[in-house]
Amino acid sequence: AAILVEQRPSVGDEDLDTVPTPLPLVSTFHRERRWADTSSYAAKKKLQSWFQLSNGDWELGKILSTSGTESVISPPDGKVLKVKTESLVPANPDILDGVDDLMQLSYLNEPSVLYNLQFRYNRDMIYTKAGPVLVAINPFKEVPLYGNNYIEAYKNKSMESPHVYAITDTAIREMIRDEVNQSIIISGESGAGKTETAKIAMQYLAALGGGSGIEYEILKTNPILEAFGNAKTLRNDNSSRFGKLIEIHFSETGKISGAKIQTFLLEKSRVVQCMEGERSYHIFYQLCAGASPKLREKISLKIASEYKYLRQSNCYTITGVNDAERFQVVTEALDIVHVSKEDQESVFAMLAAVLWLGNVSFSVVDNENHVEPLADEGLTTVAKLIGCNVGELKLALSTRKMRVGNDTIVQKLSLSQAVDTRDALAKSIYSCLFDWLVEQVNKSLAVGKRRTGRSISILDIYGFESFERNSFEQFCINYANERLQQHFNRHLFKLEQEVSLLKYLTRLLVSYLNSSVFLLSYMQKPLGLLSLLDEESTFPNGTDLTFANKLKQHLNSNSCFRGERGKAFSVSHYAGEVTYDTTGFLEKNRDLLHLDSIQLLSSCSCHLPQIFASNMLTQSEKPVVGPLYKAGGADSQKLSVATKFKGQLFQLMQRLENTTPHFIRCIKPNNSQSPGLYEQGLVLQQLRCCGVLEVVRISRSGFPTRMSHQKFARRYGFLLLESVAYSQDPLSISVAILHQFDILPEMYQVGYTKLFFRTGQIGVLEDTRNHTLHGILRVQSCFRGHQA
Ligand code: AD9
Ligand code: MG
Repeated sequence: AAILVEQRPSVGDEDLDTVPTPLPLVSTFHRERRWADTSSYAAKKKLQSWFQLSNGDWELGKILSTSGTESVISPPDGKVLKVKTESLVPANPDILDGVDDLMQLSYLNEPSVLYNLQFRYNRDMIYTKAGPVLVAINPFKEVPLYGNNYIEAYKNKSMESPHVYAITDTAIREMIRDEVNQSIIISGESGAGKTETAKIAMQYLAALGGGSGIEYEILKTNPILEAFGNAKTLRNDNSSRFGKLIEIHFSETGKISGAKIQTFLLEKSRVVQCMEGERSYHIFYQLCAGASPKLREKISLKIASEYKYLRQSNCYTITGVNDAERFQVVTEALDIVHVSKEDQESVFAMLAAVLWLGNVSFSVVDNENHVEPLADEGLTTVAKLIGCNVGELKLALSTRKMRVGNDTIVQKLSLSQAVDTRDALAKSIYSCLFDWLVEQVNKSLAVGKRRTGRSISILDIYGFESFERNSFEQFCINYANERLQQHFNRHLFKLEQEVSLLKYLTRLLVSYLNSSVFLLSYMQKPLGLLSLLDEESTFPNGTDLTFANKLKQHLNSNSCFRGERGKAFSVSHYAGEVTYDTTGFLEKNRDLLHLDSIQLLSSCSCHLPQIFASNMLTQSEKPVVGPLYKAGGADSQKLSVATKFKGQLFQLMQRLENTTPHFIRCIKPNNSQSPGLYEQGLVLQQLRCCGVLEVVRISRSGFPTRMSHQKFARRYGFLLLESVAYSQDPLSISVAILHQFDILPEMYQVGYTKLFFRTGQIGVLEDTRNHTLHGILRVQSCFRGHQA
């Protein structure tokens, strides 16, 4: 039974104003990778052991001899090497190769874990349990693990190897059994496989809870949201640029009754700007490649390379992806979620308007360097598509109305101001379109009025990112990941309390507090990262540089923060240190759309007003936690992006707290998106930072190794001195073996069908077995020699 010792303070709550003293960062797992008694281990000749190559990778070898601090070891290639005895790490006996739960390893050290995962990965077994957590290693190729036959097999339990299906099945069962809402929380770096994993889980839910037809609609939301919210980045050809929580509701009979999607902070800057080799949102390329001639004419569409917004990153296609075909898939999906053909056409017209906006260029019109847009194809097409006259659009892009006291003055814009205004308009149109689509999808999936049943939520957010150059977007994305890691840690705490192991508790407390120190450096008021950002954003004279300087002034004593040269700063995240360049931070955080643009959009004659009505014009959103943000000198009053995001995440965490979580950790085995390539160092770094190994330690602090009596008796029965053993049942043989080898009673438990062992015990028995087998072989060969 679970013993809950005490409730932990909930870090990340809004009122946490005290900072715990930073504790020295201890890396919890690899510290103790070396067995305390390595020398006695190494002294055992012929044992397999891990040793480290100069490139950091681990290799297996046989210990030939040990003298003092040095050992001689022989890797499989037949060479003989001298290594430091203390650097040897015990390897597991062969029978534990590729166990499907890391908990079953006798020696739980980094090389053994890496090897076990790799052993499975090489055989396309990409899923492995780490205690309660499912580890999924991205295969970067199709693996034959999915589809109806597999779903059936997991449903009727004829298949039990670790799988997303299995964990989803557990979630369904626990939802029904405990009457508690469940969540499947998927995390991992960018490109690790979160979105694919989420889809696989949805597939299983749809298959088991289907029947009403709504499950089909739910699955069709994926191609839609991916088209509008995913893009090719340097890390992932299909990178999610928004966070997503999909809550799938079940009726009392266990059938899906509806679903609700919540999205988080779409990276809208991508619409107007993206890095060399990356792409803007898929939908733009899909539209340009796949629109019918009739549609093209109607919305004045050209090919992708005609548009500056798409041209700037010099990348139009993705290997293996046919954008035109994808476009058909998306329009069919839109049909299925009941977006009418007419609305679809408006959406496409707005996408075209965004693209054409990028082509609007400016020329200087007076000797004060004020500019006006050129009245060319770009400007006229935008005006036509959004349904306003060219004059209005021109004015909105080249002037800004300001209120000074009771007067309104009109300010002319410089080139950079005008470009910013144009880009802000494009970004707003796109993000409103995105929100509008999500709203339509939700209407279509709406849960009936009688919401009596329970739900399973699947969380798939953008993964931790660290690029050469990191901006506001990475800052927000990594902050979200930090919160999620915190949630994971808190869950671990509960787990730990259940096994009530104090020694682990202390260590975990340290890593937990370290992560709180980090979060507090973000959240603390008034001098946390976010508050300082908001504060600086409200100052009319605030710049990215003044913001960077403030950070350095106030946060330099924080162990997670480091000021860098110029406008940069670094943060030690749980997943590694990231250096952020503050260029553009304030503007992106303010995210202003000037009144002129708002007025323009609300008065135009296309379908836009309907799309914008629910979003843009209600900028005074429902007050989320946090201070109301007043933009300096601007016309609209709204929350800053960071504050809004923080509020959303806070609510998300609260929601997740009320569910039973199931964690899936996706791992990226290489940085080149290639199949079959398993880079130990990269995998290890991901395992270390996300706490998976701690979970294993905690979970197996009881009796991790399990073996059925049959298997145990078959394997070790021959070691029994009395031949009488063979006439007995497996359970009696098991017990006889345990007695004969004087295994201490506290080291095992006997169950009806299985034996349970503490760590390392199976290793001891395996050693004996191997020695005995060698002995027998030697005797046999002697005997044969003698006969000859
Ligand atoms: V990001 O944080 O959104 O940038 P994700 O979501 O973690 O990232 P994603 O699911 O998009 O990564 O996976 C990246 C690519 O890996 C996919 O496009 C597939 O090509 C590949 N992948 C991932 N999981 C699987 C799988 N189970 N089977 C086959 C996979 N391919
Ligand atoms: Mg993704």
